[in-house]
Amino acid sequence: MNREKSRAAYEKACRLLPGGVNSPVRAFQSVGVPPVFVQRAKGSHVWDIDGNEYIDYIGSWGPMILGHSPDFLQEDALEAIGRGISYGLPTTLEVEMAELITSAYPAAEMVRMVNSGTEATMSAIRLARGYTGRDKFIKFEGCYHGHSDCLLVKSGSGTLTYGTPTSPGVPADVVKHTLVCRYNSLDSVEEAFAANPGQVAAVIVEPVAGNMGVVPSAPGFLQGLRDICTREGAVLIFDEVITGFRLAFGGASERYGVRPDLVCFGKIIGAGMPVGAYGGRRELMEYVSPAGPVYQAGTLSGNPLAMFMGLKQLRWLESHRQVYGQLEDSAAYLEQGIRAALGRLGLDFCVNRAGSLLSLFFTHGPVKSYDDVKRSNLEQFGRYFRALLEQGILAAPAQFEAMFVSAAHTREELDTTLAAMEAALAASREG
Ligand code: KE4
Repeated sequence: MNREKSRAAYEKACRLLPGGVNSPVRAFQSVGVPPVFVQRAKGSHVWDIDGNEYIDYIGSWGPMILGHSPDFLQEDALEAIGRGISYGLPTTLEVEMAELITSAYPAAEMVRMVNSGTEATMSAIRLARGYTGRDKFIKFEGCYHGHSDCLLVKSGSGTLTYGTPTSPGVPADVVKHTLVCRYNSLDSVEEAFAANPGQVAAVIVEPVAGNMGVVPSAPGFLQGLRDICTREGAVLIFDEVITGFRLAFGGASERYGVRPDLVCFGKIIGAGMPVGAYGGRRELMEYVSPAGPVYQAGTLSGNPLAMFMGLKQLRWLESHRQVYGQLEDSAAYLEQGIRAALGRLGLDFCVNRAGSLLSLFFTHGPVKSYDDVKRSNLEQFGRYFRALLEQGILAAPAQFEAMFVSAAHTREELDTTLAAMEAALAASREG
């Protein structure tokens, strides 16, 4: 494929933007090829500025559960812009969004809109600390909750890809209250609580880890966290920025039947606009300013245009619940096809899936933790990614990310993808 225009654009971008991008994972640095610059996207397809067409499994890292720019999302959008883009004053759109989220997610009796997943998790941690009067909190190795200081400890996503799970620039004093446990290990959580009696404000967890590649929570893990937090008087926070409205309309909480005390959202609720949210039990949320003393604010929080677009997507999902069965079928079909290809090629690699999230790990299974994920052969992954890209398939440009299947991916496109994946896996074996 000729990607000369993307290459030239990237060269210029690198003189003006750190790493040529506004978010590290977009730089494709770990897969040894310059990134593609997008011209447009529609449905399950993306076109780059050189005119190359791709079947897209990045989907803006989660928001595009229905594919890019479905027609219904475009309706009345100009009219919405014509009513003004931001007021800095309340609108009924924010109340409608809060009503929809709280009706979809019983654990969220109240909700606060913010502008990103990072803001949502950062605020949830602050709220838990303010409410309990405790400073420490537990996160898990390989889980990524955005880039706020106290959470950039042994995190996943780009920090894992670029080898900075604990980022420079974060003072030791800031992260001394961040306790890190092993994902899927209740023993490690019990140990952390025993070593810090009465000091742990919260446990924050991705109910399905999507930022070390996809690592589903083991049976009983989430319920175990629920029981421990209840016993210890700690706040259980589900980071559903990826899984919210994706694993089910009610997210992982609905799928696994476990209710957190606080929940964080992003991605899908904004339909691609910059939106995040956190919510939870009323007695907790009424601690948030101006109802309570825990301060949190945002100029563009609940932005009317973002609410307009996010509400459209959520209302479509609400009235088309059968889409979740379709997503499950498509992703299961892809998973089975990949397993069959691995068998034909004699490759002992691991496929993890949860709903429409899946990852192919370049290591043997099972892959159930950060330590397992780190066995992956990143060189071979890079060869595989590049071979896929040449065949017009855009997978996540890093081993430690997820593939996002959308409702727009047709069975024919899945078959095209599977053929390309098999060829790319074969090509990846040659060093
Ligand atoms: P944002 O601040 O990027 O909106 O959300 C942070 C965040 C919080 N929690 C979870 C579970 C997340 O996955 C994320 C962000 N996800 C990454 C992809 N793994 C965003 C992609 C990027 O960093 O560019």
